[in-house]
Amino acid sequence: MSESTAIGPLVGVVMGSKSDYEVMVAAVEMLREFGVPHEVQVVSAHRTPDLLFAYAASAAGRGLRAIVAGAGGAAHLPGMLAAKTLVPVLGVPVPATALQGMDSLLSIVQMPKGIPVATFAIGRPGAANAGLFAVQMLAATDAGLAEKLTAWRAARTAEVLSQELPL
Ligand code: RP5
Repeated sequence: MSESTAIGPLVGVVMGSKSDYEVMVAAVEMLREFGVPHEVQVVSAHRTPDLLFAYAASAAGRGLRAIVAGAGGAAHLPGMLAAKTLVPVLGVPVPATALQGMDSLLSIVQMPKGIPVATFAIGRPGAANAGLFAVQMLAATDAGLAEKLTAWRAARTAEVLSQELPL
């Protein structure tokens, strides 16, 4: 699935299962909010390894500048994608098992030296931050996006400053 594709997608959001979407939608929402062209797809490291390789192999050529990859359990998807492309991979641990995301966090963050995966917090906050981080990466060469980010942060600051406690 591709969105805002007047120019091709700049960010790929992939996940190991449809069941991960309730977490990964937080990344998608962030990309939507900033109007970043993106695509969303299920790619499973252990159930569709050939698709994973094809996705990674085509990522740079198709213009992707970042891949947000979320998976639960023994989460190989971000690391295996990173092993097959130079497009930066932002990994999101999804709480999907009895270990509540600690398994996927350690799988993703403990990449051996040489193949980096940027690793985010477990669950929706991590997915949102991964989306936001992808926006910030693109903003390095897109002044309009940088302006939107500055305004977005100012709005977060204003939200906190306007908070009142029920004393
Ligand atoms: C992982 O196994 C997926 O990323 C998902 O988090 C988990 C469960 O997948 P389903 O059984 O819901 O397809 O590969």
